[in-house]
Amino acid sequence: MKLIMAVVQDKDSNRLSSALVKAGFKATKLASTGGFLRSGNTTFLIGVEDNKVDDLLNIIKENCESREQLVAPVSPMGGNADSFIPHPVEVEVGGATVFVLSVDEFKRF
Ligand code: 2BA
Repeated sequence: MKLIMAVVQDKDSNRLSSALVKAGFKATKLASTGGFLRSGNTTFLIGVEDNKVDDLLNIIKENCESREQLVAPVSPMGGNADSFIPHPVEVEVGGATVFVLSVDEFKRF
Protein backbone atom coordinates (compact mmCIF):
# COMPACT_ATOMS: atom_id res chain seq x y z
CA MET A 1 0.00 0.00 0.00
CA LYS A 2 1.08 3.60 -0.64
CA LEU A 3 0.19 6.93 0.90
CA ILE A 4 -0.02 9.68 -1.69
CA MET A 5 0.41 13.22 -0.38
CA ALA A 6 -0.57 15.75 -3.00
CA VAL A 7 -0.28 19.52 -2.52
CA VAL A 8 -2.67 21.20 -4.95
CA GLN A 9 -3.98 24.70 -5.52
CA ASP A 10 -7.23 25.58 -3.73
CA LYS A 11 -8.82 26.34 -7.11
CA ASP A 12 -8.48 22.69 -8.12
CA SER A 13 -9.34 21.02 -4.85
CA ASN A 14 -13.13 20.63 -5.32
CA ARG A 15 -12.72 19.28 -8.82
CA LEU A 16 -10.10 16.80 -7.63
CA SER A 17 -12.24 15.72 -4.63
CA SER A 18 -15.17 14.98 -6.92
CA ALA A 19 -13.01 13.03 -9.37
CA LEU A 20 -11.53 10.95 -6.54
CA VAL A 21 -14.93 10.08 -5.08
CA LYS A 22 -16.24 9.22 -8.55
CA ALA A 23 -13.30 6.86 -9.15
CA GLY A 24 -13.73 5.23 -5.72
CA PHE A 25 -10.62 6.61 -3.98
CA LYS A 26 -10.76 7.50 -0.30
CA ALA A 27 -9.07 10.77 0.60
CA THR A 28 -8.54 13.26 3.42
CA LYS A 29 -8.17 16.97 2.64
CA LEU A 30 -6.06 19.21 4.83
CA ALA A 31 -5.95 23.00 4.63
CA SER A 32 -2.28 23.91 4.14
CA THR A 33 -0.11 26.93 3.40
CA GLY A 34 2.73 27.16 0.90
CA GLY A 35 6.01 28.08 2.54
CA PHE A 36 7.08 30.37 -0.29
CA LEU A 37 3.91 32.20 -1.35
CA ARG A 38 2.39 31.89 2.13
CA SER A 39 -1.01 31.49 0.58
CA GLY A 40 -3.49 28.69 1.10
CA ASN A 41 -3.30 25.40 -0.73
CA THR A 42 -4.81 21.97 -0.12
CA THR A 43 -3.01 18.78 0.82
CA PHE A 44 -4.68 15.48 -0.03
CA LEU A 45 -3.80 12.29 1.85
CA ILE A 46 -4.84 9.27 -0.16
CA GLY A 47 -4.23 5.67 0.90
CA VAL A 48 -4.18 3.40 -2.11
CA GLU A 49 -3.26 -0.15 -3.15
CA ASP A 50 -0.04 -0.39 -5.16
CA ASN A 51 -1.80 -1.45 -8.34
CA LYS A 52 -4.01 1.67 -8.28
CA VAL A 53 -1.21 4.23 -7.90
CA ASP A 54 -0.91 4.97 -11.61
CA ASP A 55 -4.67 5.46 -12.01
CA LEU A 56 -4.65 7.83 -9.07
CA LEU A 57 -1.70 9.84 -10.38
CA ASN A 58 -3.49 10.23 -13.71
CA ILE A 59 -6.59 11.59 -11.98
CA ILE A 60 -4.46 14.10 -10.05
CA LYS A 61 -2.69 15.12 -13.26
CA GLU A 62 -5.95 15.58 -15.19
CA ASN A 63 -7.61 17.69 -12.51
CA CYS A 64 -4.82 20.03 -11.40
CA GLU A 65 -3.68 22.92 -13.51
CA SER A 66 -0.37 24.73 -13.36
CA ARG A 67 -0.76 28.55 -13.17
CA GLU A 68 1.41 31.65 -13.18
CA GLN A 69 1.16 33.69 -10.00
CA LEU A 70 2.55 37.13 -9.24
CA VAL A 71 4.43 37.52 -5.97
CA ALA A 72 5.13 41.02 -4.74
CA PRO A 73 8.10 40.94 -2.40
CA VAL A 74 9.82 44.19 -1.50
CA SER A 75 13.39 44.73 -2.56
CA PRO A 76 15.90 47.09 -0.95
CA MET A 77 16.93 50.04 -3.18
CA GLY A 78 18.94 51.81 -0.56
CA GLY A 79 19.94 51.56 3.03
CA ASN A 80 16.67 52.01 4.90
CA ALA A 81 13.13 50.66 4.99
CA ASP A 82 11.67 53.86 3.39
CA SER A 83 13.37 53.06 0.10
CA PHE A 84 11.88 49.56 -0.33
CA ILE A 85 9.81 49.31 -3.56
CA PRO A 86 7.43 46.53 -4.65
CA HIS A 87 9.05 44.35 -7.28
CA PRO A 88 6.57 41.74 -8.51
CA VAL A 89 7.96 38.43 -9.67
CA GLU A 90 6.05 35.78 -11.61
CA VAL A 91 6.32 32.17 -10.44
CA GLU A 92 4.78 29.08 -11.95
CA VAL A 93 2.82 27.18 -9.33
CA GLY A 94 2.63 23.54 -10.28
CA GLY A 95 -0.59 21.67 -10.83
CA ALA A 96 0.30 19.28 -8.01
CA THR A 97 3.33 18.42 -5.89
CA VAL A 98 3.03 14.72 -5.18
CA PHE A 99 4.87 12.48 -2.70
CA VAL A 100 4.46 8.69 -2.87
CA LEU A 101 5.23 7.01 0.47
CA SER A 102 5.32 3.32 1.31
CA VAL A 103 2.92 2.31 4.08
CA ASP A 104 4.11 -0.32 6.60
CA GLU A 105 0.70 -0.96 8.09
CA PHE A 106 -2.85 0.22 7.54
CA LYS A 107 -5.56 -0.34 10.15
CA ARG A 108 -9.17 0.78 10.47
CA PHE A 109 -10.80 0.33 13.86
P1 2BA B 1 4.77 27.46 -2.14
O1 2BA B 1 5.85 27.09 -1.21
O2 2BA B 1 3.93 28.63 -1.78
O3 2BA B 1 5.44 27.68 -3.58
C1 2BA B 1 4.70 28.17 -4.68
C2 2BA B 1 5.57 28.24 -5.91
O4 2BA B 1 6.60 29.19 -5.72
C3 2BA B 1 6.29 26.91 -6.23
O5 2BA B 1 5.44 26.08 -7.01
C4 2BA B 1 7.51 27.38 -6.98
O6 2BA B 1 7.22 27.63 -8.36
C5 2BA B 1 7.82 28.73 -6.34
N1 2BA B 1 8.84 28.60 -5.29
C6 2BA B 1 8.78 27.88 -4.15
N2 2BA B 1 9.90 28.04 -3.40
C7 2BA B 1 10.69 28.88 -4.10
C8 2BA B 1 11.98 29.45 -3.86
N3 2BA B 1 12.68 29.17 -2.75
N4 2BA B 1 12.49 30.28 -4.82
C9 2BA B 1 11.79 30.57 -5.94
N5 2BA B 1 10.56 30.08 -6.21
C10 2BA B 1 10.02 29.25 -5.31
P2 2BA B 1 5.52 24.51 -6.79
O7 2BA B 1 6.93 24.04 -6.82
O8 2BA B 1 4.60 23.91 -7.81
O9 2BA B 1 4.95 24.23 -5.33
C11 2BA B 1 3.58 24.41 -5.00
C12 2BA B 1 3.37 24.16 -3.52
O10 2BA B 1 3.68 22.77 -3.25
C13 2BA B 1 4.32 24.94 -2.60
O11 2BA B 1 3.77 26.22 -2.33
C14 2BA B 1 4.38 24.07 -1.36
O12 2BA B 1 3.22 24.25 -0.57
C15 2BA B 1 4.32 22.66 -1.95
N6 2BA B 1 5.66 22.10 -2.16
C16 2BA B 1 6.44 22.22 -3.26
N7 2BA B 1 7.60 21.55 -3.11
C17 2BA B 1 7.55 21.01 -1.89
C18 2BA B 1 8.47 20.20 -1.13
N8 2BA B 1 9.68 19.81 -1.64
N9 2BA B 1 8.11 19.83 0.11
C19 2BA B 1 6.90 20.18 0.62
N10 2BA B 1 6.00 20.93 -0.05
C20 2BA B 1 6.32 21.35 -1.26
